[in-house]
Amino acid sequence: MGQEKKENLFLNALQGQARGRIPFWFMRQAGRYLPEYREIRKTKGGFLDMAYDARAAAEITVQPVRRFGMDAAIIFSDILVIPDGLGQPVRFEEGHGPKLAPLENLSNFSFLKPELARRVFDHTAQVITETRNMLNREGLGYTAIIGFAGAPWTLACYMVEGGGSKDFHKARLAAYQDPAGFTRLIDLLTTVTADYLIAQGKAGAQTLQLFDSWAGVLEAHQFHRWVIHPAKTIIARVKAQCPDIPIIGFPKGAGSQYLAYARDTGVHAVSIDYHVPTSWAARSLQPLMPVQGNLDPLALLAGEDALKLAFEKIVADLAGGAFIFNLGHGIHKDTPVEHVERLVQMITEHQR
Ligand code: 1CP
Repeated sequence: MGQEKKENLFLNALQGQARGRIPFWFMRQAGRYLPEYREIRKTKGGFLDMAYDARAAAEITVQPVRRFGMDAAIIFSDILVIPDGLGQPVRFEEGHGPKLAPLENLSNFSFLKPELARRVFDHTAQVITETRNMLNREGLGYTAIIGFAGAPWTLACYMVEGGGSKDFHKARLAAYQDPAGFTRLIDLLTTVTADYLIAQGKAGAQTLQLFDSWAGVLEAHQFHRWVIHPAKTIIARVKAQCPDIPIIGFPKGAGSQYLAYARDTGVHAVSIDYHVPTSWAARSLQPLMPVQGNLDPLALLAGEDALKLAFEKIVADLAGGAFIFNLGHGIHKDTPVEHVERLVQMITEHQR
């Protein structure tokens, strides 16, 4: 294991390598299923108090790596720090998810100030530095650091809706009713998101992931306009500034549009959600780029045979090519730690 770890198999897979142990990390790997996370959460006021405390955020980022030896550590933060930084304050209420004062009027959002978001950039840069130092100090220096941002469409969903929603009806309607206003909002978010990812790359993030969690609620043409087009702009700008940093795109729920997303945005790799048939991904996406995914978080929560069966299907289809094992969405908070241990054992023992 030692030798494999020195080279970082996750970064190698992003370069197209398909040999050796399968690299892995899990979306929401830092979080409520971990007792050590719940301990910190008790001593801090709330989610943002943890995320905006660089020491605490670095500690939470490293926690799952200490336990499970993931090949990558994703910085503990949230996609909604960007609206918060821009001047639309976000509250995280336990059990209710994020809440914002909804953006009612797309012809007037001059209160959103890109220059204000710079303090979020600086803060995340500090968390990246702290995380790198902590990993190195603890002999985990081979672990890659993943920086991330929410894609403009998904950020706009929360900003217009004022929180989570089943199908983001208000945001989708606003995009049809006031396309000019919506375009201005998406353009603003595109610029800030690109700048934010670049800041994370310059601070030491070795991979960047763009989360478009609500890509799947859009009609096909709207998908091109609000998902593919902004992603393409962001990725071109990030590549120009950080040419050596791979970018993973996660257009959750994109279905057959994953192909257009992979082909047209310039991403280096795609993360597939658990709806995507792995046999299709192996045939259609993996010849274009490395694929990451896609265990159903509920199969992990269930454990036992359900987990084993789901694991085996995924690796049978995808482990022959450049592949990063991950979940198809974030870990469920009730997941037993032993199930995660079991999964890590299956991944690390798999021979390909
Ligand atoms: O402890 C708590 O109560 C807070 C729960 C929590 C956590 C642990 C939230 C609130 N955010 C996070 C961390 C987080 N969020 C990370 C950290 C790194 C890791 O993966 O370990 C990341 C990458 C995110 C990204 C994020 N936040 C996304 C994109 C990925 C996804 O899950 O689709 C989205 C949509 C959010 C919004 C958000 N933040 C928090 C919640 C509960 C939600 C979802 C709200 C909804 O249901 O719409």
